[in-house]
Amino acid sequence: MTLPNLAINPQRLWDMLMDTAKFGGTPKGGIRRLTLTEEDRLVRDWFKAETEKLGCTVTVDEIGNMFAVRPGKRSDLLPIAMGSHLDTQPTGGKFDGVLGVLGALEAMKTLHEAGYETNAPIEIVNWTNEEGSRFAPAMLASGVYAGAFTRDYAYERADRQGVSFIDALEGIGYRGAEPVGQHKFGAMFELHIEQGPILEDEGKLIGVVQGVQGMRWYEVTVTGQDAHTGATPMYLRKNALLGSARMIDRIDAIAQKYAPNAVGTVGLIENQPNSRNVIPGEVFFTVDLRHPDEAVLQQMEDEFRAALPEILDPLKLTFDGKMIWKSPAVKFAPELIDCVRVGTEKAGLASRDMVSGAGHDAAYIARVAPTTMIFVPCLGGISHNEAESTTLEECAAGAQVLLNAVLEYDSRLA
Ligand code: HGY
Ligand code: MN
Ligand code: MN
Repeated sequence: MTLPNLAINPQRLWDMLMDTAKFGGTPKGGIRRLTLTEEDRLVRDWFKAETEKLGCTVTVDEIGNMFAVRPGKRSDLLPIAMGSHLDTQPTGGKFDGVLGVLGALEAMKTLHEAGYETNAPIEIVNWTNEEGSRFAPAMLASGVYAGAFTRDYAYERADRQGVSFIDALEGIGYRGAEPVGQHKFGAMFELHIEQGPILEDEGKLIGVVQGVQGMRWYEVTVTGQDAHTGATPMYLRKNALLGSARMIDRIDAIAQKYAPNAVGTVGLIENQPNSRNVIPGEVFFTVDLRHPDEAVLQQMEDEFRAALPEILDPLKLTFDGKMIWKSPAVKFAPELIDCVRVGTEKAGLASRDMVSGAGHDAAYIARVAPTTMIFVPCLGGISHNEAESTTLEECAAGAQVLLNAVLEYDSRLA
């Protein structure tokens, strides 16, 4: 069956990316669109209206995941999904997650204006709280959908101001009626920027993603004693910030030891009472460890856990450390990867195989449906930064390969 040469509209995609960036747009040109905030509600409302214009039926599940389904010839076939996320980091860019949802919307607009009817229904999914920045862990709603977390575990997650997920979800009116996981689809393709420098470095426009590395998040509270910085001799201090600083350095050393594939980061730290003339008595910090090989990741965790008493006991500090998230390394579906290869060749683009360093909803969805990803470069590999940037050509290349891959998969279902 010869597939049609349906070409996406690069300018229309670029204009959507630029226009929707106003929902949470920052003076530096990034986006602050934390999940379940007013800005998130605005972009969700826009997405629902845009997909309904294409004849889609939009449903929302109990955790805010949005599903916009365009009918196909055969309602007996499960939809082919194209999904990603519209929430961003506090100092996020215009493309992380957003390109995946709007690239899918551009693909669907192309089908609609061509009057092309696919065999299977085609749908676009907006997954709630992929970033995990406001409500940890990351990929929370796709994780609930895939059975990695219960709905109520997610509902009870609180942000650092104590606001619960369920209160924020109801606050923006996106607690849908559909039980999480009830909405079924047959496969998912996720388009995303690479968020690293490899494609740009090699001059390739497409990453044929094979899977996602293993990721683990921990929370550590170090307790010492608030005391006067002037009147307390050095040998009598219980300085929680000093202990935390040494832990931060050790976590970096552990990742360096297992580099180049290992990464380790402390990204969030809260120092109490954070007063210039008080010895800090309590520090909270987060740890993010990642590696493609679970056995090495376990070794890194073991060394991190052993470091806590080794470093903190001599400083007369106590600590509470716990793992709050574990996303094992994931391999994507060979047949969908092959559709991406076919779609890339059809678009006449250079590509390379790669594993994702960043987490994505696709990592969880791969547990319940054949799933894969398509990467495009981003400038300097910079992401999770307001300076995150790509070009119209790179975005268009990704959306074209996404459309080609979905049509290739659809043709195989016939
Ligand atoms: O943490 C991650 O890798 C993703 O950006 N949420
Ligand atoms: Mn993302
Ligand atoms: Mn992200």
